[in-house]
Amino acid sequence: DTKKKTNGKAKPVPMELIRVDQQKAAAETEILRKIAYQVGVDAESVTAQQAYQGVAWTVRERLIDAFNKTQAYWREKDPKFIYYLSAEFLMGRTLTNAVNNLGLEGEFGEAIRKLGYSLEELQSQEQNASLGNGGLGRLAACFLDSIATLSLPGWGYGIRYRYGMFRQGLENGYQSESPDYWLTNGNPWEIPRRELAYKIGFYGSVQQGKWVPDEQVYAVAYDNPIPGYGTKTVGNLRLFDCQPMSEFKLASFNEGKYSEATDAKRKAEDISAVLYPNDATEYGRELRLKQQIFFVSAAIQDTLARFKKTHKDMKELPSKACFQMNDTHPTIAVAELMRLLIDQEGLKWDAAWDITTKSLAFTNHTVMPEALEKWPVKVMAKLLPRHMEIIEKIDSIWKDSLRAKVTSEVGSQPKQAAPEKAAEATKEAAAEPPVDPVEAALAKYSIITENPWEKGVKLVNMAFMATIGSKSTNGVAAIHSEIIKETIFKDFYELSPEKFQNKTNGVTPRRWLAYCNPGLSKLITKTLGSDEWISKTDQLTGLKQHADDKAFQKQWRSIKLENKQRLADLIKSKTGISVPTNALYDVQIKRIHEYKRQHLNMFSVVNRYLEIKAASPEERKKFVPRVVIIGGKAASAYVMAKKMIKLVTSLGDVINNDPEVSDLLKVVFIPDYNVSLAETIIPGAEVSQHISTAGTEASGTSNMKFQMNGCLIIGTMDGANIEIAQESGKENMFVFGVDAKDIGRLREERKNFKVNDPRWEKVMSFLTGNTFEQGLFQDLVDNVNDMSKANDWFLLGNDFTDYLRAQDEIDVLYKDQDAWTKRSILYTASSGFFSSDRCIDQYAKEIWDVKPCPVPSS
Ligand code: CRA
Repeated sequence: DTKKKTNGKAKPVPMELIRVDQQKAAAETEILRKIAYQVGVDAESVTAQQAYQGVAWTVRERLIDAFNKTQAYWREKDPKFIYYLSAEFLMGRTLTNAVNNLGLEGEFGEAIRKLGYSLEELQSQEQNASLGNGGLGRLAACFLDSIATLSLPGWGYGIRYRYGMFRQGLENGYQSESPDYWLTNGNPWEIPRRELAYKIGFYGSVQQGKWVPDEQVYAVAYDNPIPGYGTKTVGNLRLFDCQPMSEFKLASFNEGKYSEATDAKRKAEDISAVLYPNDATEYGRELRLKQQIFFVSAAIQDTLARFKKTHKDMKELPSKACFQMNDTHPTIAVAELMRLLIDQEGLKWDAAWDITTKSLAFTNHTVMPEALEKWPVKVMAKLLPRHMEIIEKIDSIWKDSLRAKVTSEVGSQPKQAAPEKAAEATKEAAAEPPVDPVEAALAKYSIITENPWEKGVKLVNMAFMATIGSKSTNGVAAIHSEIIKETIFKDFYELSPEKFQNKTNGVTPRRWLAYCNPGLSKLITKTLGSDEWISKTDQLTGLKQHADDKAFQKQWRSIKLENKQRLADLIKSKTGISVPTNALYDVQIKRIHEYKRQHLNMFSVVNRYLEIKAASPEERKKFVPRVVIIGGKAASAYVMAKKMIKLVTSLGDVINNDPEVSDLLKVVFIPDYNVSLAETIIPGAEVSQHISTAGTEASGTSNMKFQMNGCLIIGTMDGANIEIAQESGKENMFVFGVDAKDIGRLREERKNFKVNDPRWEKVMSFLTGNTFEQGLFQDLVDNVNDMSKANDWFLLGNDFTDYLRAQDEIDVLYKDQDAWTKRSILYTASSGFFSSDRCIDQYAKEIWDVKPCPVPSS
C-alpha cells in the first residue's frame, strides 16, 4: 500500500521485437538521431550544448543496457547488498567518466570528432551535480565508483536536491552566494521511476502503539546508473524527489485562494529542494530532520519491499542487506528500521532489535563538536512522535543493560568521587533533588542527554544512537579512528572494543588520475606496459624504479608543464589574472574553515611579500617565483570563514598589482570551486597544502588526489597525511607543526603563550596597518593574536615558525628540479593504497560481508 501508482501487470514482449530493439547502430548514427529527435534540432550545424545532449543521451542508452543486465542478474542471484545511505553525493560531471568506464572512448571519441568537437569540450557543457558539501559527499561518490568496479552488489541512497551546493561569486572580494539550479538543461543520467513512490509521514500522534501522521508526502525514485571500470557491472544511485500527495486544492483555487491551493505542494517540494551548505558544522533545523527521515525511510521501505518479494522471514534481512550510515545524517535509520519491523512487519521488540543491530553500520567523519548532531527531543517528538518513543525505549533498555555494571563501579568508588564529564552537565540541571549516583554515572552512556548550555532542554545524541544501534563504528583515517576511541566514543569503546574499526578513506583513481590527467596516465601506462594500474593501483609502485631516470623525469616534467598551462588558462578565464608557468604552483583547495587554516597560508604569503619587498634587486633574483592558489566555499553563516576569503582576495589585489614583486608572487582565489575545477587544478599543482591543526581533520581526501598526481605535500601530522607520509616517506613530505597529542595541553596554555618570532609581529602589523581599510582584518587578527582572551583555538601561533621553515624547504628543493621531479614520481608511485578500491574492499570484507557478484561477460 506504499505504492502511489502502478503500471499494472507487466506483459511479455515478443522475442523478435526485443532483438530488433537491441541491434544498435553505430555511435555517430545514434548521436545524430538523438540530436534530431531528442534535442529537436536540424543537425546541419550543432552547438556544443546540442552535441553534448546528443552524445549524452546516446551514452545513456549503453549505460541503461548494462544497468538492466546487472540488476536482472542480481535479482536472479539474490546476493547480499550494501546500501550506502548518505545525505550527500558529490558526483560532479558524468559524461567522461561514463564513456571511459564503459570502454566507449574509441567509438565515441571518433564520432564526436566527426561532429567537430572533442570529448573535453562537450564535457564542459555538462552541469556539475553538486549534491554535496565537500569531502564527505565526494567520498560517497568515489565509493559508488569502487563498489561498481569491484562488482559488489550495492546501491547508494540519497536525496535528489533540485538545488545543489550554492554557486560562489565574488563581490568586492567577498563571497556572494546564488542558488545552484543544476537541472536547467535536463539530466540525461537519471531514470525517473515515477511509479515508484513511498509514503513518508510527519507530525501527528501515536495511537494504539501506531503512528498516525498529520502530514504525508511521496518519495519518488530516480535511478542514476553507476558504471564500474573494467567490468560489466553497473550499480545504482537511487535518489528521492519529494512530491505532494495531491497537486493542489481545487476548491481553494476556485475560491481564488491561489497560495493556499498550492501550499501543500510547495511545502512538500521544499523537502528535497536545497542541500544544506554546511560542511562539518551545525544544522539543527526542522527541515533538515525532515530531509533525513525522508530519504532514510524511503530507502528502507524500498529495500524491504524488494527483500519481501523473495524472502518471508525478516530474520534473514541481515544476511541480505547491510546499511552503511554516512555520518550522523542518516542515523534516524536506527529508529525507522525498528518502527517498520515492529509496526508494519509485526515483529517483537527483541527480534527487531537483533535485526537492526546486525544490519546497520556507522561511519563517523568528524570530531568537531558542532557537527555531532543532537536533535532537541521537542523537535523530534513533534516531527516524529513514534520514533521518539522508540528512541526512548532503546535508551532505557540500553541503560538497564548497563545498570548492574555501573552500580558495582559506583559502589567501589569513594563517596565524593568527581562525577564524569557528561554527568557533570546534568548535575547542575538536576541540582535540587539529590542525584542518584548510579543514574548520574549512567548519563554518559545515554542517547538522551541534557543540553549543557540550556538548562532543562533535552537532546537526542544521534552519534550515540548510531553506535548503539550498529554492528560497527568506524573512523576514516588511522589517527581519527584512534581519537574517536579516546574522546567522543570513549565509554562505548570500553564497553565493546570489537565494534570499533578504522577504514582509511580512498579516492577513485579513475576520475582522479586516469581521466583528469590523461598525459600522465598515458606515460604511466607506457612505462608499466599496461593500464592495469587503473584498477590495481598497487602496480604504481613499478614507477619507483624510474624515479632517478633523467629521461623519464624530463617527460614527467613536460606533462606537468602542460597541466600547469591548462591551470593558468583556467585562472585567466575565471579571474582575469595572468600567472607565469615558470613559477611554483602552490594550491590549497577545500572548504574554508578556521581549522583548515587558510589564514596560516596567507600569513606565510604576507611574510614572503614583505621579504621580497625588503630585498635588493639582486637578492630578489634568489626567490623562487610562486603562484599561491586558493579555492573553496565558506558556509553561508560562517562569518570568520568569509573574512578569510576576503583576506585572500585583498592580498591578491595588493600583491598582484605591486610592480616591485612582479612575477615573484601571485595570489589567486578561484571562485566557485567544485569537482570539475578540481579536475583541472589538481594535475597542475606542484605543491598542495593540508595544514589543519593536528587532530582536527578526520582524514582529508584531496591530499590523496594530489599525491596520485605527483604533487608534493606540505602538511601537519593530521588525518590521512600521516599515512601518506608513511607510504611516500616522511622525509619526502614537508611536515611541520605540533603533535595531536599535545593539542589539549597547548590549548590550556594559550593565555601565557607568545609567538617567539619577529616575523609574526610583522605579519600582524601588516594586516592591521594602513594597507587595508581601517579595521578590516582586526577581528581575524584578534582571533589568533589576542592572548589576553586565550584566543587562537587552532594554534596558528604555535605552528607559524615551523610552517615557515617547511615553506623554505619547498623553495630549496624546487631549485633542484631533478630532485623535485624524483619526489613527484615517488608520490604517484606510492599512492596505490589510497585508491577507494582498497578502502571499499576492506569495508566489504570487514564490515559489510558483501561479496562480488560480477555479471558474466557473455
Ligand atoms: N568535512 C572530514 O572533515 C574527511 C571527510 C570524509 C569530513 C574530512 O576530513 O576527509 O569528512 N567530515 O571522510 C564531515 O563531513 C560531517 O563530517 C568532511 O568532509
